[in-house]
Amino acid sequence: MFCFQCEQTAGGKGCTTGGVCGKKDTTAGLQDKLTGSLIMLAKVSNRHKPTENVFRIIREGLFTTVTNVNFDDKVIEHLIDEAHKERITLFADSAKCDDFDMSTIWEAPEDIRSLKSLILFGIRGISAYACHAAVLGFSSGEVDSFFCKALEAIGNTELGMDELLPLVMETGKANFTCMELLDRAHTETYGKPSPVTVPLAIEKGPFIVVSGHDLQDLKLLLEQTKGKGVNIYTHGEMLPAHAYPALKAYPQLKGNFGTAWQNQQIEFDAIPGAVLFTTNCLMKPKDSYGDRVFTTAEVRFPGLIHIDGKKDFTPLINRALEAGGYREEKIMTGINGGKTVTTGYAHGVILENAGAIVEAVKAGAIKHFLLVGGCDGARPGRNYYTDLVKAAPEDTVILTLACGKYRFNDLDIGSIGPFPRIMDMGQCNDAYSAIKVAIALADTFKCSVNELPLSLVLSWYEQKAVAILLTLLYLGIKNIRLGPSLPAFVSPHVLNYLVENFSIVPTGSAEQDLAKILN
Ligand code: SF4
Ligand code: SF3
Repeated sequence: MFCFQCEQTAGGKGCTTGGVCGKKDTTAGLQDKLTGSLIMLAKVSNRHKPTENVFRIIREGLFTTVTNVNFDDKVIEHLIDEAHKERITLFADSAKCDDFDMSTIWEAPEDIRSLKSLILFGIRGISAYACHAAVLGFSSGEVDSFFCKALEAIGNTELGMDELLPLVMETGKANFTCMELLDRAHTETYGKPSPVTVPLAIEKGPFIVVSGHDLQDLKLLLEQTKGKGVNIYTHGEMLPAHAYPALKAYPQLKGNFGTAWQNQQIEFDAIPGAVLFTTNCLMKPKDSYGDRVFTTAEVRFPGLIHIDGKKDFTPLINRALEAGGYREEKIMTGINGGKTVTTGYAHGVILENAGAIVEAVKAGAIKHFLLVGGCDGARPGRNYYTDLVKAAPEDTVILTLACGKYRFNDLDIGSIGPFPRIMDMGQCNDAYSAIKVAIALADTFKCSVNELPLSLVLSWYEQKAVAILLTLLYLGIKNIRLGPSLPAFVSPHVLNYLVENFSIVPTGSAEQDLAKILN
C-alpha cells in the first residue's frame, strides 16, 4: 500500500505497511482500486452524458476514501462494482477497458505526483461537503462536473506542471462553490445560526453522543428520540448544530460531550451512553465501547452496527436506554477546565454587526483578527494553537472553526465590547463564513483581504483541510501559516511555488509567530 493523504502519515512520508489511522493494506489497496474505477467512470461520463447516478457514485466513492471514514473492505468492493456497472450502462464498449492503476501516480515524478495529489485529496475533501448538501436536496452541476474533469486529469499521464497547476487552483474554486452550497443548504433547512452557549455537563439519564458533520442525521435522530427520555449531545464537528434554530428547538439536545476526534478512544471508553458517527473522524473502536458505537452514511467499520436506508435509529436508541446514562449530572470540562463553550458566529451574525466591528477597529479596541482554525490531530506540536490563543493580546479577536478549536474554545479570554474574543464560526465547511466576513471587511475598508489586520493560522489533518487551503489560495489569500507540519505530498518544487506566490509559511513557535503577525 501507499498512502500519504493525511498529516499523521508514517514518518512524515507515507504509510506503506498499514495506516497510522488503522487502515489495513487491503483497505488502502481497495481505496486505490475504487479511485481508479472512478477515474474511468469520469472519463467515460465526460464523453457520454453523465447521469445523476454517476455523480452520486463519484461523490460517495470519493468521500469513502477520506481519512477515518470507511474501514470496511466489503463496502468498498461494492462501490467499485457500482462504478463498473454504471460505466458499462453509460457506454457498453467500456466493458473492455481496465480501471486506472493508481500506482502510476504514486510512482510518477515527484512534482506530478504532488500536483495530482493536491487535486485528488482536494476533491476528496469537497466530496464530503457535496454529500452533506445532497442529502438536503442541494447539488451543484458545476461541482459534480468538476469532479469528473479532475478525475480524468488525474488519470491522464500526458499532463505536466503547466496543465496541472491551473487545475489545482480550480479545485479551490470548486470547493468555494461547494462550501457556499452547503452553507445555503444548512441555512435554508435549519435557519440562520445564532450565538449560543453550550454546556459540557451531561445530565442524568440515557444519552446518545453524535459525532461528525452531517446535520441531517442529527435532525433525524432528534425527531426519533422525541419523548423517549434519551438526551442528545454533540461531539467534535457536530457542536455548531446547537446554533441552528430548527435543531436547537429540540429540548433533548442538551450540550456537547468531549473534545476533538483524536481523544475518542479515551473519552468514549467508559461512558454509559451510545455513540453515532455520521462522518469522519472515526477511530478503531476499543472493545470496551465498540458495542455502543453505531455508524451511518459513508462511515463504516467492520463489526459496528451500521444504520442506513430509511435511517431507523431504533437499535441506537435502545442501546442508549440499555446503557442507562449517569445517575446524577456529570460535570465535564473542556481541555482548559472550562464548563461551557460557545458557537454560532456564522457570517450572518458577524455581518449584521459589521458596523460595530468596524467602529471597534477604527477606535483601536480591535487591533487584529486571528483566524485560528482547522483540524485537530493526534501528533504532538498542536499545543501551538492553544499557546497562540492564550498569548494573543487583549485587543485581538480570535475567529475559529472546525475541530482544532477544542484546544482553546473553553477558555474565557473576555470580550471586546459586545463581542467575545473567541468566536466559533462553525464546522470546517464554515470556512465559507470566514471568507465572506473577510471579503466584507476588505470591502468596507477599501483594501484587499491581504491588507486587513487579519492573519490565518491553520491546522490541517485530513483532505477537507486540503480543499479549504486550495480555496484560500484560489482567492489569492497570502501569508497563511500552516501546521503542525507541511503535507508530505507537497514536493519541494511545489512548496517553492506556494511560498513564492502565496508566501505560505509553516508554523513555528507560538511566541515568535505571534510577534511576527502583530508586527
Ligand atoms: Fe496513513 Fe493517513 Fe493514509 Fe491513514 S489516511 S493510511 S494515516 S496517510
Ligand atoms: Fe476534524 Fe476529522 Fe478535520 Fe471538519 S473531524 S475538521 S479532522
